Amino acid sequence: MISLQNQIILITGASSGIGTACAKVFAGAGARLILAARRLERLQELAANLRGEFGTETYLLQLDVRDRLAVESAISSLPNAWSEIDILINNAGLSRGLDKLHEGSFTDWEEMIDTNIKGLLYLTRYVVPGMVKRDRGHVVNIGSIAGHQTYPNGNVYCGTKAAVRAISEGLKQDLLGTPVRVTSVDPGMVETEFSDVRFHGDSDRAKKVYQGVQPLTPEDVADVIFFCTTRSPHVNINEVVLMPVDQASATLVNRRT
Ligand code: NDP
Ligand code: 8X3
Repeated sequence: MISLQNQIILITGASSGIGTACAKVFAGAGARLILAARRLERLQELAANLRGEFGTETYLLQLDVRDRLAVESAISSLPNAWSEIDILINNAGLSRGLDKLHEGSFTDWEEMIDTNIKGLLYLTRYVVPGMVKRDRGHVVNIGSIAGHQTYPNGNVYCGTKAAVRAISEGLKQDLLGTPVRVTSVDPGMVETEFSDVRFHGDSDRAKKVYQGVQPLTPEDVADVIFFCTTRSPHVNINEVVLMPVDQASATLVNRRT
């Protein structure tokens, strides 16, 4: 296992769910964290907690990953002490709606495509050249079971996660000959704010998604990401699919009630 002490880790979507859990697990390992999201107050609160608990140094980026120029400016204006990113965790993402494709909302589609695909690409494009130059680095993309199996009404969200899977594979191929690693971590059901966001704040509907099931926790996913990033430098874990014991596929879920 390699040490992450003082390594610089950029986590997008650090204000909630899997991103916040990653911040905690990497802080516990002595890493220095660049935390990015739109909700700055959430990042400030997280940073204060990490400083209190682990003495973690953080650098906060209030960033909308859909805004290419903002991503470019955020990365190019990092202070020297923060500019040599060792690990990029492309986690920011969302689903919007659960509608038949022919009845879907253009706004929902664009938000998912712009965040899950284009945002991930922008971060990758601006961060990876530095990794190549320094001969070190690791990109972890958060995909989904939805990138492996399309489910009814999941159409565009599933399409974005299938794109993440293809992009991870392509990046791995394009980085062949460099020591930079690429991993796609693809979870099934994880209880976070994901379903609240999908259903535009309808929390009763969101809660039903997890009813009678023991879903993954964000910490379960962070644990797997931590494992992938701490293997010996010659080992690349390409893809991990993880799901709750109560889930067998994107649509096959064992509900106890
Ligand atoms: P949450 O809704 O809890 O967290 C999503 C995070 O993404 C938030 O921190 C949010 O921050 C950030 N985000 C969303 N849009 C943007 C944006 N435009 N710019 C910057 N940050 C953004 O959900 P999860 O933790 O579950 O989701 C994390 C990732 O995991 C996503 O890519 C999701 O698709 C994936 N995933 C989730 C699963 C699940 O069942 N929960 C299963 C499989 C994959 P803010 O709003 O502050 O900007
Ligand atoms: C999130 C999991 O099954 O709701 O990617 O698409 S699912």
